[in-house]
Amino acid sequence: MTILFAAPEFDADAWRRRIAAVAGGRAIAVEGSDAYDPAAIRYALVWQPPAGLLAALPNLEAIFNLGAGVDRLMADTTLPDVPIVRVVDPNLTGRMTEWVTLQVLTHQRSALAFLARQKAHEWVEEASPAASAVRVGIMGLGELGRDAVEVLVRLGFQVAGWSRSARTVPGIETHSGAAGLDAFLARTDILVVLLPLTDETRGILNAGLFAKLARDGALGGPVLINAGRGGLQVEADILAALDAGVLKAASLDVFGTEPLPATSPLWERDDVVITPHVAAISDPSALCRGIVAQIEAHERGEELKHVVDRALGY
Ligand code: NDP
Ligand code: OXD
Repeated sequence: MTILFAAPEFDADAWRRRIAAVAGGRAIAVEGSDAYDPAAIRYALVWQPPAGLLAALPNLEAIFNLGAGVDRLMADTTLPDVPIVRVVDPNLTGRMTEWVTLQVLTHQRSALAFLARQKAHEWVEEASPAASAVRVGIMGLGELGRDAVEVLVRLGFQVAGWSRSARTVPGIETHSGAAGLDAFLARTDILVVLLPLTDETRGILNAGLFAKLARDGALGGPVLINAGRGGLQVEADILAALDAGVLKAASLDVFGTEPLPATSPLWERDDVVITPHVAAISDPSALCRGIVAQIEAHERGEELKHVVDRALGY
């Protein structure tokens, strides 16, 4: 029984050591470095593996995606019919909540305006409404969205959430589906996006959606915060909405093309915070421990957890 590691962008030697440290003597093969028998592979740990690779493993029992989002993996139309397990990890969830909270507070406390004043050596009291006066709307009430809700509610923000299916989340108003979207947007000053990229959500952050956000809020205009996936957003529409004042500002961790090209006009803007897809960098050792624990449970006959619903795409 061999575990295959196939993540061309990652440091293969470091990952081999991490997996070996917890794999209890199981054989490990690294795609691109090691010769291996495809029939020996039972489990594959992958991040953006070469298309077709997994289909060539006749005895594969599970695919472990080394990230929470599976959109890139699911784009491989040859994927074999075995469970796909995605990352759900308290460390990753906590890191995302840190990033979301940082961005929400940045906009609520006028941090961009204060930085500009500092550069100009200007002692000016910028308006900064209390959290209780600001309405945050979270698109995506999954593992990440629900954790961010808890912290933002604790800070005093008026929080609402939107999901595909109807959800009850303590302490917040919830909306769901296409029918619930407009009411959710109409009460939202800061829109936090923690959606997966699927056929249904691609391009959802567009001019039409931005126009439906609240215009009467304490921040003087709506703010977009996206850490879901770049494919959710239409970047030309974000730029146009910022220029037209339909959006006041944005914080973006994800982009249609990553790395964000140096020529992107987003770089130039002082109303946009850019981070390079680092909102929730996973702790690799924690991921390896979690995956090997799942393999052990699977070998005891237990069900795998955090299995992707292929029909839904997340
Ligand atoms: P989950 O699968 O736990 O939650 C997804 C949420 O999105 C659910 O509430 C789901 O609704 C909702 N959703 C999905 N499709 C739709 C739709 N069509 N309409 C409305 N709501 C929808 O995912 P996670 O919270 O773990 O992660 C979310 C995403 O965050 C990942 O897919 C990934 O793309 C991104 N991510 C980004 C990282 C970064 O560093 N920037 C790091 C980690 C993840 P329902 O509850 O009804 O199922
Ligand atoms: C992701 C991740 O899905 O880093 O972006 O987990």
